[in-house]
Amino acid sequence: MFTRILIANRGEIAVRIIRAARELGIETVAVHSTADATSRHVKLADRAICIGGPPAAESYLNIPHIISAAEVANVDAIHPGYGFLAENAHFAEVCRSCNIEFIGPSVESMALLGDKIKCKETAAKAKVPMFPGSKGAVEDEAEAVKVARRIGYPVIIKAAAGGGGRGMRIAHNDLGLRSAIHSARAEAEAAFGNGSVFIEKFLESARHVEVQILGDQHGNVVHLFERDCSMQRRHQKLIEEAPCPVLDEQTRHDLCASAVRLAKAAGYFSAGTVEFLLDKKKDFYLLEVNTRVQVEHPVTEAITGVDIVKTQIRVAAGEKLGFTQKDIHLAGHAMEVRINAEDPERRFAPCPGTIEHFDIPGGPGVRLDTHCYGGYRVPPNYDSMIAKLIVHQPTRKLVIATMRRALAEFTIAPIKTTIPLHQQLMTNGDFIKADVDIHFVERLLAERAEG
Ligand code: MV4
Repeated sequence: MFTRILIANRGEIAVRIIRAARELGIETVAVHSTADATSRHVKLADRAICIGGPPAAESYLNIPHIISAAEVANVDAIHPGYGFLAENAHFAEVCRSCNIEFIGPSVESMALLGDKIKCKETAAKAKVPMFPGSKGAVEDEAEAVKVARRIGYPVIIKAAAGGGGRGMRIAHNDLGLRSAIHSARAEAEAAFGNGSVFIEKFLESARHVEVQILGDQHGNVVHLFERDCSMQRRHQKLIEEAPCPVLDEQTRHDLCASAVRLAKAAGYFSAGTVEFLLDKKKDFYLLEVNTRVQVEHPVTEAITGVDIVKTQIRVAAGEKLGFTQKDIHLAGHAMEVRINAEDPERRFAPCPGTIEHFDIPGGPGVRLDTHCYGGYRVPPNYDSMIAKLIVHQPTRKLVIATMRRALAEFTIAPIKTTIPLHQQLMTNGDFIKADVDIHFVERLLAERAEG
């Protein structure tokens, strides 16, 4: 096992990783920007090293600075958390060349699954259900039009190197498709240095359901069931829950088995997530694979009792999973709400500043993951998520009751947060019935704005 690890991240996930390492008896080294000197991950770690200025490019994204800190502190491994360098195969390769273990999958499976065209080629071999679409990249307008006429409009154009909704276009006819191909390619080339694009049939309404997988370096892969992340706005998730409230046992089995087949075909180890869209007919289609620990991992920890971050660390050190699929049981229901320093009344404008009052909820079934405290100043330089409130109860109905109670206990002042929005959602009839799709929140906000 590792003696000492470096956490190449900030915020609540840095705190989460430090807690896992400490319980495993591993020393922790935090890195931070000058804007984060007072953050909780800096205080909780055994050692903290300032790696640069407030812009992420100078600190949390700066590979030479992070590797220097790792060398100075003599760590065995680096945990990248989520965001920043977590899905950067080049960073994982630099770690490997410096003899520092990257706490994540292999460089090869990151590169394979990070390219959505290569990911789909692997998924096809593993018989994972996919949208009808182009076989690989589309080279020109003529080929795009041919594919679209075959599968039928509407179609969606996606960048091979994209993800999380970046570089996507929807086309409803030949004319729109011809221009969408060019703008999608230009955007992808500028954003990712890879202009490859592909086409899929566009599904108008669906739920976002994703399967948590865990693998070790000995070929063992298990799933930890699924999460429903349909409650999102502009590709930012607001609420996640596990299990998906509308899945029947057969569909759940097929979905989770598909995710495990893809992970095995990709030689995957560590924690990963296979994303799908699920339609009303209970058909599901692969979207993409996230090769990192996700923000919403606690809901899966709640319903399975598996510590995903500790498992990532143990697996990176070469240990076997130590459990099989038969040992994983789904218990109860869990939900997470993301609390952001944003004003939902002002189109979610970021609201950085000092938190004077931070009165936190607790009690049965409540978990709070945060790096904040009374007197903490939220810097303006990073993602605005300041806390995750997670509730676990025997049923979804009880989860919602506990979530309402916990949200009412939570005071964050004077900065604006998304707590009032979550309080409204927890009383929304359609949400309570789980009658939502990926456009539900945006539709609701648009209706509210109209009047
Ligand atoms: C789609 C789709 C409909 N049809 N693909 C958006 C993010 C990226 N992961 C894939 N995305 C989508 N792909 C086909 N063939 C709709 C979306 C989509 C979406 C997916 C998940 C969660 C929220 C979303 C919001 C808008 C569009």
